[in-house]
Amino acid sequence: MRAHSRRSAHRSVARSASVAGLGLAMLAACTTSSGSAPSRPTQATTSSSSPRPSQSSTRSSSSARVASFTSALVPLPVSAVADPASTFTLGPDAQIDVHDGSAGAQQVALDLAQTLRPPTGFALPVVTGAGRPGGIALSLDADDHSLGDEGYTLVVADDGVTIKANAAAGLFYGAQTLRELLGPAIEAQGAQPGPWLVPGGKITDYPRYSYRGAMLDVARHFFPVSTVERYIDELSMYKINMLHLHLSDDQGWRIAIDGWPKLTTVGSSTAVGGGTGGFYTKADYTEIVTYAQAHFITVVPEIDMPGHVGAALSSYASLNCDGVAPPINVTIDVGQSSLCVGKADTNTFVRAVIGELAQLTPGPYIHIGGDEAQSTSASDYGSLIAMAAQTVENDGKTPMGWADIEQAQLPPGTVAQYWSYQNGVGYADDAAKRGGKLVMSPAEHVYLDQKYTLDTTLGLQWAGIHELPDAYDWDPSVLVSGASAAVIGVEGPLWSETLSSLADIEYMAWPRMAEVAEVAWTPQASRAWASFAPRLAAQGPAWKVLGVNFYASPKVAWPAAG
Ligand code: TNX
Repeated sequence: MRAHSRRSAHRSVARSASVAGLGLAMLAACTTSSGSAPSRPTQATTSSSSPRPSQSSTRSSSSARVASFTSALVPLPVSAVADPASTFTLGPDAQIDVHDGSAGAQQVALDLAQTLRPPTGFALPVVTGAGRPGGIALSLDADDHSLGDEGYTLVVADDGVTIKANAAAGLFYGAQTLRELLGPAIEAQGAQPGPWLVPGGKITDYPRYSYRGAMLDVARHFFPVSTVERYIDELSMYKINMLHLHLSDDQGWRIAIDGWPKLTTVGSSTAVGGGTGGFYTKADYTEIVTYAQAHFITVVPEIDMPGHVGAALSSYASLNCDGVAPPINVTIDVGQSSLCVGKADTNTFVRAVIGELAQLTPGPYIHIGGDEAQSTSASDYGSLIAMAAQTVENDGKTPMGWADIEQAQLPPGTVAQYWSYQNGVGYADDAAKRGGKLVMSPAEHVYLDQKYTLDTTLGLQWAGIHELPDAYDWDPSVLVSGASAAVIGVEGPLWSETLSSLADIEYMAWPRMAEVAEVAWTPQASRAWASFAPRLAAQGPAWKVLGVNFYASPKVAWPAAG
């Protein structure tokens, strides 16, 4: 057990590392399937194969790349049956066939084509048709209810690859699996020699949980749209489908709200340590939401209240009980700010902010924070959170908050985010009893802002030192006994007190976010560190090609460079 004492930590110097662009293309908006699918049974039938023998001299030079069927797959699929007698070779005449020509399938096909074209140098036209030999066929006629909206089947035979799903999200996840099967060179921006071999076999796959999230704190330090989009690229490769944006805190307010211009002119002006501020215009936010949708990721916006509101209090004197706007507190101390509960201006403010966010956000959730409100009395806390949650409900969204919100009266479907601090288990228990849902973010496992080792320059350590496999070795369904049916998923929060660049984000997120992704996707019975570690190691070369600034943990036998 680790001590859960929240302490201040010194701000570290921002790392600087150059990063290359990712291969995913930005796409037009499309509908995501998120949130509501029931979790799946946890029967695992995954089997791995031995490396298949090479068939020709061309292939023998790269037979190492045709390793066992699942050796590079994160998250591990529900079922994978290798066919060592088959290998598909993606050749220059290959095309990507979209069986029914639907817009969603078409979009996934175009995205896949844009990933595969630069490294292969092949034209890879996207055509409507039944699947020509030698190509990749995508179809939405899986006709298999057990796959749900996010599952897929992927069959690799000598003469082609076929991905089938019930919905476009499933095709997208099948395409991510295909990328991993093709190997790290497929992530390159420039032409590579090939050959492009895919080991034969059949995968049947669907997620354990419908909520597979990452949180990014854009309040302590602000990150531009391009950084968020890059993180979306990386997350979507691992079948993450929710991005929670922590949009406000003591040190900064990060989203423009009509009628409250000082939130950005004043509240966005700085960051932790007095660093550079920033905020998203409504167009910026919509761009992020649209980009996320194109990667089958739903944005969950958070406005934290009644605590963690210093930037708003500094922007508007009327939100303070004494009518005086304090200067922005750029330290990382927690618990010193509170909205003035009961004041008419406070209610107007909360309703305006939630209303505008609900308008801008196509996803089902609006997150109202609710953590660490040490400067708010218990009764004020209860009434403010109840009012905010009801406002979210009235605006047609599902309220979500840190599990502390269970101290208030909540609409029945409200989602509580467990972070295991203080009375976390009690709150999670309360959430389950009222018929609510739970997203599990236990700080001692998945707080990605915590240091890897005592020597890690970035990060805090109040929830412990999180080397690998801390984020992997846990089961979301057993942390709160009796609440397992309420758990809809898992989220890896990345707080940014000490992080101020994309390189910082990547360093703390990877490889731990890949651990979180497998916790959220793969049946518990199929998960074991001994199986995961070599598959995680296989991500290293892909991250190097992509320029991802990951932490090369000594717990993993990363392949030698070259
Ligand atoms: C706790 S977890 C917080 C955040 C901090 C984080 C740092 C939670 C709901 N609140 O305000 O940024 O710890 O690890």
